[in-house]
Amino acid sequence: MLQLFAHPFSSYSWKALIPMWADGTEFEYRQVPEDEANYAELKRIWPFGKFPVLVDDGQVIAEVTCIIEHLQAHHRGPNVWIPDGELGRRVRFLDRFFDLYVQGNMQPAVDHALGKGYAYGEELGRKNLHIAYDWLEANLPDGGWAAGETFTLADCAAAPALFYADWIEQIGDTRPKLKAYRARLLAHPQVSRAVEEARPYRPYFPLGAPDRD
Ligand SMILES: N[C@@H](CCC(=O)N[C@@H](CS)C(=O)NCC(=O)O)C(=O)O
Repeated sequence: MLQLFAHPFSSYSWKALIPMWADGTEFEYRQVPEDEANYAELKRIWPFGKFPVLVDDGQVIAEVTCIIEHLQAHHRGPNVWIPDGELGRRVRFLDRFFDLYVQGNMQPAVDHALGKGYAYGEELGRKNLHIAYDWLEANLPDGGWAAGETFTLADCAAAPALFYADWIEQIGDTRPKLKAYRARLLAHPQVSRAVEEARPYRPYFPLGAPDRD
């Protein structure tokens, strides 16, 4: 049985859970960090202690994009998360964009609020978040998903990234395409499940979770 070390409020955990739920992949959910035994085991197998981490018959797979690639290669379900060819290259690029330019730029504000970061990092991150929003507004398709008609790895990355980033810097009404894409993501059944399962943990959000979502 596959094991996934994850947490319901963790954005990168959502990114793994969404495709696993969509594919109907069976796995044991090992919640961290609250469960001390699970957390000790996570740190033993992946000393950085970051999650999610997948364990497949003793093989440890970290980094959620790699987890999804592993699942697609070895536990394929009905969905294709990373298509072949040019479309696949676009999907991979957008996956990097949502992780690095959206999540990566919102994290400093969260870290600073938790007393772990510094003001300049937060300021720069907030500024870059608006650059990322503007880029997405100019480059996303008018409808459908990030790379076209099919919900892919790029959307698995986008859903938690845009869900939480909007809590830090609102996308606002000046970016109607991006705002509508976020709304479509939140209406997707597996994303909606992730939002609901995370709801009890909203007090964890150090900047105060808004009640609009
Ligand atoms: N680059 C990693 C990021 C994983 C990550 O930062 N996870 C966060 C939770 S969303 C975490 O483990 N935070 C706890 C920590 O850093 O100790 C990935 O793509 O999987």
